[in-house]
Amino acid sequence: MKIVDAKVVLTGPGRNFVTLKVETDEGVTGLGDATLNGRELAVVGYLRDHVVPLLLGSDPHRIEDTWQFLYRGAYWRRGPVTMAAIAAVDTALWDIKAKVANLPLYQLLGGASRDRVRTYGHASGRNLPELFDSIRARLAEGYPAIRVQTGVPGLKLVYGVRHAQDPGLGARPVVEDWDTGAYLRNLPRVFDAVRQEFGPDLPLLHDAHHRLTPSQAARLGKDLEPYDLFWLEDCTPAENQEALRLVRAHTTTPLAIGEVFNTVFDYQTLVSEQLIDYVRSAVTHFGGVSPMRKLFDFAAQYQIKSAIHGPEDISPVGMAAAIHLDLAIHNFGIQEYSGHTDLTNAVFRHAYTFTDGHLHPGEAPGLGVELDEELAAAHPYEPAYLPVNRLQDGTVHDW
Ligand code: CS2
Ligand code: MG
Repeated sequence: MKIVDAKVVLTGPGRNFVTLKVETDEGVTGLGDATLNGRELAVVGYLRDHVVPLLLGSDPHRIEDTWQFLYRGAYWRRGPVTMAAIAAVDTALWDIKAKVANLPLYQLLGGASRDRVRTYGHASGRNLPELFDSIRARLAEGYPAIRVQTGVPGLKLVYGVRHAQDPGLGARPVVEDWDTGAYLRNLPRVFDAVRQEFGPDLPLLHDAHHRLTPSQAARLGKDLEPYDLFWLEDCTPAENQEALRLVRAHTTTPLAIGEVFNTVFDYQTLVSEQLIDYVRSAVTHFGGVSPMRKLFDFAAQYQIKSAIHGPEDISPVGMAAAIHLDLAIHNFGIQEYSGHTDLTNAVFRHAYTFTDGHLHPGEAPGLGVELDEELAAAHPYEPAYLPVNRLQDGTVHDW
């Protein structure tokens, strides 16, 4: 079997997605997600100009060899653009192998370790009444666990959510404002109110989105202990892995990190010193299914569980790959799931299902996703950026 073509499909059905479609001489095709929110065109160019020409004529069954060839062969290692491009190839080749075997991908990963995949959904509000409504809406949709984000008194926008003005902004990011002190004072009050309203049993999560110093994160983790969080996510910009020693030493609130990480090296200290409880990378940004599997096996030695990144900017192709992994690995923790619009689901028709707050990859051979290229072409890419964040004196802060 030989790869005869590979197309990079850029589409914007409400938001932008980059998809690689690998074609073989036997007519079997595979899909991979390479979406890098706000930097999509860089991955398109990397794939089109530097990866696709190298794939032509090669054997799609040699997944590990192709991965090593693209990773080591580039000489310039790691980074989100490179690893998103390699992820798309790796995922597409797994899709092809599983289709040839006539099995859903999870069967090639060892088969199901569970019957269904538990998820969490996002709730947010500018104030408590809005937040409670949002939590109730997620509960009505069946979500068994909820991520709680909230406005901070004195700040204009709730962070980590899409802003209404996004589409009109074109090539400029929304500017958010930030005050760490106000946030740290407000958040324990919010969780206290949420626990009083929704009781002790509902699993609650929170994402600090890389905004705190280690000592601020340690204090927040401690202040939130009475509210029994499922996890506190991205409490510091964790490029400095050693910083987590301080946080860990001061709080038993479980910690989740890794959605912006690209390789296992970003986790070396965090995992081997058991400084976190959940690894959060996305198949799409971590080099694909193959390295994710290795990451989970590494993490399992330290009782650390999976929590694959699953916001809307992971396409249904990336989501499908995540759900197959979730079903197969033993140390599954939880899957983030925001769902996609009907239009996105029409561009990427998928076999995976969401029922009673749980996902299942379905039994279609491969990933179980079909790309409607005509519909994709009818919704072109439009430049869009993630917000940037400034302190009230104008200093740029982590978003
Ligand atoms: C967030 C993401 O899902 C999450 O936990 O941190 O929504 C993140 O902001 C986006 O993926 C950025 O593109
Ligand atoms: Mg996050």
